[in-house]
Amino acid sequence: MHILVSMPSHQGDKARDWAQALQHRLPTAQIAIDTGAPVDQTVDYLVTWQPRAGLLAQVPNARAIFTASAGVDALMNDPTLPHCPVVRLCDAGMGDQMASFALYAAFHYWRGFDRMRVAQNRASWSPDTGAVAPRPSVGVLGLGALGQVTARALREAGFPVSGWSRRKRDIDGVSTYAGSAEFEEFLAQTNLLICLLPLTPDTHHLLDHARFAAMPREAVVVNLARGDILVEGDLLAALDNGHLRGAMLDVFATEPLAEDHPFWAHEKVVVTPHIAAETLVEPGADQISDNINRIERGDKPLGAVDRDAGY
Ligand code: NDP
Ligand code: OXD
Repeated sequence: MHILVSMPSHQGDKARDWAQALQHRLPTAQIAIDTGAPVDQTVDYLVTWQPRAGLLAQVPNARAIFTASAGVDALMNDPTLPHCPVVRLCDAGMGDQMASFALYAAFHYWRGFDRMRVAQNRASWSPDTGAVAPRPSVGVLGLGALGQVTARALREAGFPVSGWSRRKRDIDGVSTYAGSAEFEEFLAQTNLLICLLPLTPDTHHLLDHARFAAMPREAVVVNLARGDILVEGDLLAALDNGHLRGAMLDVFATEPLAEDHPFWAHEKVVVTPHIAAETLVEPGADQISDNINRIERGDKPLGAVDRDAGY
């Protein structure tokens, strides 16, 4: 069995780490690291994150393609993607990281740290702690592997939580909404929006000026999923016209974020560099090797992407 591991060069030794972790779990597999040279042997399984241009066309006989990520948007638009299962990571240690980021955001705005930061920048003693304000109502967009863990963590921290997904989900203590018919109602009661949707043709630019306007005045947008789910210019306009109170953004239409992008210096925006949930090699390699063993014995892999839905 031949496995090819291909990671972007900016990830340093990540390809080697994945190859070692997989070799440990699949001792008889022949595992190669992509060097960028033409692939000259049959690849049974490709393990990748943001594959380099042209790579997918070189693995036409792959029995499965594994992404070292939860999101698969970097692969889905490639017309040379082989017709085999595309399998993503399900949580694999990312849920806890995502939930902690969302909790930080919820406490940040509930306790008014955004306003205190602005006051500090002006050397202004402004003891408006927000301590007596009720916790904001948090709406989680996307109730999948990461959205569900995040919604539960927020609920356990005492925040009123709702969630929106394509199909109706049932989560204890969380008000759930589904589909486009219930989207406006979901937005109208959300003070703090946490986006954990996949980027698909249906979610591309989903959050635009009309959706921001549908949220209550002084609402906050936290995007932890993919930059292109929102329209950056519309978000800036909604922040500047005072409708939105703030935004915490971990992902952007173009990454790395350009040095002159207005988000960097915007008083109402917190920027983090796509670190909300890092892919962890050990639990990731557990999932991928388990799935390879499943395929080898004729079972379906767990976490395969629905190609029609795009996630
Ligand atoms: P899942 O596939 O497990 O869950 C996706 C959720 O989104 C599901 O609840 C799904 O609905 C819902 N959804 C998808 N399309 C629509 C739609 N058109 N309308 C309404 N709901 C929709 O994904 P994960 O939870 O594993 O990951 C979510 C995303 O987080 C990833 O795709 C990735 O982009 C991002 N991510 C970002 C990271 C970071 O560091 N910033 C790290 C890891 C992931 P249903 O339940 O009905 O299927
Ligand atoms: C992912 C990511 O999708 O890291 O896993 O963004």
